[in-house]
Amino acid sequence: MHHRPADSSKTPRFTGPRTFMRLPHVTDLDGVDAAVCGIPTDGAVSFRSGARFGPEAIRSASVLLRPYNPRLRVDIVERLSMVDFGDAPTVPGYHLESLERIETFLRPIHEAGVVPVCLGGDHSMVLAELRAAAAVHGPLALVHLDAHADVWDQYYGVEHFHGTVFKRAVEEGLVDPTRSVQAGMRGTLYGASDVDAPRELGYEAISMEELETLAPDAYADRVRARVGDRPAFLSFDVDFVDPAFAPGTGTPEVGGPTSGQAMAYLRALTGIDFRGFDCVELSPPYDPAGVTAWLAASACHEMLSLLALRRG
Ligand SMILES: [Mn+2]
Repeated sequence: MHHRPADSSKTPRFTGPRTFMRLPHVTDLDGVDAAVCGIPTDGAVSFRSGARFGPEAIRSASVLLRPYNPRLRVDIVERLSMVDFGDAPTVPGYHLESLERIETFLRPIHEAGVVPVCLGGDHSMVLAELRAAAAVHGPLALVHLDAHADVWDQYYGVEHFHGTVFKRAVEEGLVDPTRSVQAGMRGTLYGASDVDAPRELGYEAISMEELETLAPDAYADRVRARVGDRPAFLSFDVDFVDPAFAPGTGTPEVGGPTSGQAMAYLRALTGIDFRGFDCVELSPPYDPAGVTAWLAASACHEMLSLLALRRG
């Protein structure tokens, strides 16, 4: 069955249950191309919390999304059978237990050949996403847009935190850093050694200082050259975007791209074999005008557009 959203020219967008893009809430994966999943967790953040409410805010903002992406010239509703798969069963206060339950929730999606688009949730959850994806697809090429590299070793003497996930992912063999590219890193650091930490793990790292000299196509060419034909995973932290455009997040860093520039970097990533996507770190309590939620919903539409082009 080809699942599609409710038609907003027939019933108003503010009616009906709040699912992503007004998609049906379906858990039968037969014939499905993409499954949007909420991961409501924020137990592993180092500063401002609230990302547990991210999925519902992205869903509410996403009802304004329309099927056609005029920049990529693709109708995602026609090309993809999409569902809102619901939320992963997280456990507040028990982060390691949450990771296990999120992985168990996501793994059947990969096994069915369906591509999950996960709505965060703080970035710690990506470890569960990558565990589920790598169990089926093998080590993934990571395409990571973020103000932070998230490769610190530990926080408060604890190894599982939202700022440590991409070091853990290398240690667990979930990503192939030699095929992976991080971009957008900026802001103050604990020390000079933090600058080289991604490269020491094997990642290619494009700082914001360097990224702002690259046109989106030049950035995407570098990513494609690095990723090749590997199964890939795209992780988009809303704090990649400047806090003037994305204030609703836990650890903002000034000096990032505008929301329009960020969409252009995302949109340029055509032709990559993405097996999973996420949009993380949206914290609605710090997003009073809802602008960060619009950004997050729009980012998800660009991701689905990349998938639609690839599958088409
Ligand atoms: Mn970040």
